[in-house]
Amino acid sequence: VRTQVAIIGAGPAGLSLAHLLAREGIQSVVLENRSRDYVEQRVRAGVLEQGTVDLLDGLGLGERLHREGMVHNGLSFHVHGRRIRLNLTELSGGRSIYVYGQQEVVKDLIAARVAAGAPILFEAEAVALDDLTSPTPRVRFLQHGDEDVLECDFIAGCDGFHGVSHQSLPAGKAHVYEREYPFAWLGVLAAARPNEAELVYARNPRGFALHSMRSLDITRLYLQVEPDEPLDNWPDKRIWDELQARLGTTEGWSVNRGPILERGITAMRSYVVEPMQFGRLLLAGDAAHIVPPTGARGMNLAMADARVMASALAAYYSGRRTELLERYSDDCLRRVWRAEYFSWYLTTLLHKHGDTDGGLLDRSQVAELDHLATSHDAAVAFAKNYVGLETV
Ligand code: FAS
Ligand code: PHB
Repeated sequence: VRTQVAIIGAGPAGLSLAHLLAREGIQSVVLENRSRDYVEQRVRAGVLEQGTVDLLDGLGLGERLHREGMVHNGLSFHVHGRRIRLNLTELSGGRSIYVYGQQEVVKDLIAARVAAGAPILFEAEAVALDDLTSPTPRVRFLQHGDEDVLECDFIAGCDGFHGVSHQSLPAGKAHVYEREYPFAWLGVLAAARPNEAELVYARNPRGFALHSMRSLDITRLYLQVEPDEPLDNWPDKRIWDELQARLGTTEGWSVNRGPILERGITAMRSYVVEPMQFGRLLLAGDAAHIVPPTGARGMNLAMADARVMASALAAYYSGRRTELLERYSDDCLRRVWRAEYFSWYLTTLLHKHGDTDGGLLDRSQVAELDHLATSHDAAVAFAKNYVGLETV
């Protein structure tokens, strides 16, 4: 099998890249080791930046997002009985965020690619990347027990943190920056009406909690838990009682309860591999960088990388110009490192970190949240980061 660009991974990065390349007349084949049903049911991110929405609109794939997604102009913090609301749209000069599940984005991208008759090979696991420094690199993959080879001009490694791509960077050619956080998130999807129309982040001595949503009937809620917490330690009643204890500290706010449809524990880590490319292999999304989900950056970063990669490949195929390819990693990393910092900042600000420092971090967190509530400049800077950096 031969194509121009072999894309490994049918997540937000790989799928948006496939559509962006097709718009430029560039052929690609997407290899995805899971089934279509699996990737379309996998519950993950929920917040889209304006730039991500613009990308989907530019591809003509934003119709359901605008019909079913929710536009948010603000968010709130609940801090020890105090509510701090930030008007993100006012503070950021008119930009909003959209709440629309990552699995819905994935469904829309897959449906459009299938409708166009473009190839996505599901249950096809890339097992090795060969000849990365030659003009004809190859991907060896397994599908239904048979090994096959996909020959191409470029490989787009969009296969996430556990994929084969970033592991294919030759030792000594890449530097990894990594931080594991001493906590994780227990996330639930519940058939319950959201308590209010916006996101609520709770900073509480018992630990972090977050109220988000997927529709007017489905809430998405998170609790900070121990990093190796067994899910069995959290029966429904304990989950709801703890969400109430952490979120419900303000103005009689009581979390709406309902059947839990999905639950899972997500590890928290920051991770960047530099450079995000080697020879004809270009990495995008979680294959190259991970942010703790507190800042809701992950999926947006993945699609921003795809946009940069598609422009670089279009310049190559339309005129054999290689300067955008050569600086692909640098162009992505400027945005990545800003998002890494913001996600670390918000994670550090809102989570309980134990008391090894005699409460110094605890008091600093409250002081910073008070600063966000009282300083217009600080709130503007926060809002511009949260809604997504327009240009980096
Ligand atoms: P993805 O991981 O989405 O996609 C990679 C794809 O490659 C997957 O479909 C995988 O099956 C496939 N693959 C892997 N190895 C392969 C191989 N060898 N061959 C072929 N295919 C292979 N971000 C937020 O902003 N907010 C959140 O709340 C949030 N929650 C998250 C919860 C969880 C459990 C996880 C894991 C991540 C969460 N994220 C969140 C981050 C998440 O949204 C990622 O940033 C986003 O999925 C990145 O998209 P991709 O880079 O496309 O990678
Ligand atoms: C979500 O809705 O899944 C979500 C929202 C905001 C975050 C993280 C996750 O910071």
